[in-house]
Amino acid sequence: MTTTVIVAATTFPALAAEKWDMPMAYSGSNFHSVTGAEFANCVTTGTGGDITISTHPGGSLFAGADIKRAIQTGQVPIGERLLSGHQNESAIFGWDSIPFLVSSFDEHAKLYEVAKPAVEEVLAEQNLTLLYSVPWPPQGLYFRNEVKTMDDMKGVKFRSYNNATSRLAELTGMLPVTIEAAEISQAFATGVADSMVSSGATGYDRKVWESLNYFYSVDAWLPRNYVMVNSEVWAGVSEASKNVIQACAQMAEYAGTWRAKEYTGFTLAGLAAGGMTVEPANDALMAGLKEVGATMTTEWLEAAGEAGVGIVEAFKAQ
Ligand code: PCA
Repeated sequence: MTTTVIVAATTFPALAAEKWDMPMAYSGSNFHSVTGAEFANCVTTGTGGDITISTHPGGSLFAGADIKRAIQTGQVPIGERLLSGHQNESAIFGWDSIPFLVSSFDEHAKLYEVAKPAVEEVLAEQNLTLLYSVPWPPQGLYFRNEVKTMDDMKGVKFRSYNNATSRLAELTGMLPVTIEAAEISQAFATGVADSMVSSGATGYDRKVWESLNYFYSVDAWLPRNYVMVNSEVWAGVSEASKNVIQACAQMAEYAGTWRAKEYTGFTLAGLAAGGMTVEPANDALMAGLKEVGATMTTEWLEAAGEAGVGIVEAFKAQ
């Protein structure tokens, strides 16, 4: 075995070979991370080792909030990030967190189709090239205690992951604190937070039933993760390798989206098996949340301006 490796190394000197570290924010078992690992293998194999990608899930190389900057500045060539976490840089990144505009994967896919060019334009200005993007399952509300009315939310400590989630908390009288998914089990266990809005997938991955007791499906929105490469690095990649990477990216987007759909029911069942009450929000709660959602939508359209209005109008015109 050792002899084979030495012979191979002598025959094909690894002069052009590059090693790409790929930071990812979510746990290794999460479907985004599993998809990313497959993508990395696909590129490594497909380029014959010219480009070897190693994923680093769970925020182990960079915390979620730092991944985008790390790619932009070339600290790493590639990485994955929940772009709506950067709405403060560009409101356009928040297109996927507009409350109650879409509630299913199919509607969300249509919205993504019209939003994608505007997102890619902002990314290009930031030295970033999009390779693929995968949605999270629909977002629901988690609580430690039962919530029947909007008033029950007042004063509750709420874990947020982007501007939209923080705003949702403010408008419902909750107290938002931003915490990475990798840290939430501890935050709930220690009482730093008692609620959040997220997918069944994240609650399942982080075993939140150990602390929280209620999940209300409200299908508020479906945010996306994006795998992006530094544009200068990308410009230096050979045509042959670019073709391989793009093909692997397409497969990853397909496989990741498929997994997100499969994982939706599976993880909600997992939360229930863990002891949580998993049910739709009641009508009163839903009506209150929709009012909050309308306010957030107006605010987002104002912040995102013409490009944002264009996305929503193009979606509704479909
Ligand atoms: N999980 C991620 C983002 C959206 C989701 O479903 C999180 O809670 O951080």
